[in-house]
Amino acid sequence: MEKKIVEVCFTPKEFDYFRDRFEIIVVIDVLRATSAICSAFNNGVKSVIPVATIEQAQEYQKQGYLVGAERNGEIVEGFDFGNSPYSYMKEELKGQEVVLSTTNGTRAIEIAAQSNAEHIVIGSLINLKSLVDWLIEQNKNVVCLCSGWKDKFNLEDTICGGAIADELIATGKFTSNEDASIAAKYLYQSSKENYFGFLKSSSHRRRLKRLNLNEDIKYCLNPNQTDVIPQLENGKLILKN
Ligand code: 3SL
Repeated sequence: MEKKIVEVCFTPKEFDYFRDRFEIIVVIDVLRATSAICSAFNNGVKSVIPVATIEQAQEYQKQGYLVGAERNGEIVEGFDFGNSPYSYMKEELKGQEVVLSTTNGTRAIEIAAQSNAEHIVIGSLINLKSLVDWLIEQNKNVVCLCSGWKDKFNLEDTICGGAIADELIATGKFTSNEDASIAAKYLYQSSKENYFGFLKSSSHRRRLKRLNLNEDIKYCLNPNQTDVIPQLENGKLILKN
């Protein structure tokens, strides 16, 4: 049987090379957007509406939605919360619909939504195992879209994409063709015993540390805390089953 393909796209800027060749897109923003989204669903949030711009977020706010907005790691003034996974663990969010706009993650989701993929799903280290199991079950071509930082490469998203590629290829049912995916796998293999230490001098870890967000980093780098697999449907992230 012909093997399915799994690739890792390092940045949204390179996504045109991958667009429309894959049935499944996994959007990854380990620090912190996709981890925060998984944390929200793990806490029982009903849906998350990802929006790329602050103007869109403000529109929803005017309509009375709960809205989180982050830029450059900080909460945007005037919004209910930012991008910390801990903000989405609050009791009052259970069963709610939440709108979220972040520097890179929600923009990557928007870029993915412009493709004709069958499924757009949210990936992070915190839902890694359940996501990998689901991808194996689907048996379709997969591209991991790393959100990066303002169109630049970052280590943490690449490592997560590499983990997904490594696990899928290990089944014998998937292969990858791109050097980017091979590099991502090697980064994962070199870091998997200690993500926190490996990422010590990474740019975003330093950025978040300067903002006193070390607890967020530890949470986001602690794998397999939830089995949620948020999927984009009609502009909203939901849990399908
Ligand atoms: O870029 C994003 O989407 C965010 O995850 C960045 S931050 O971790 O909130 O700084």
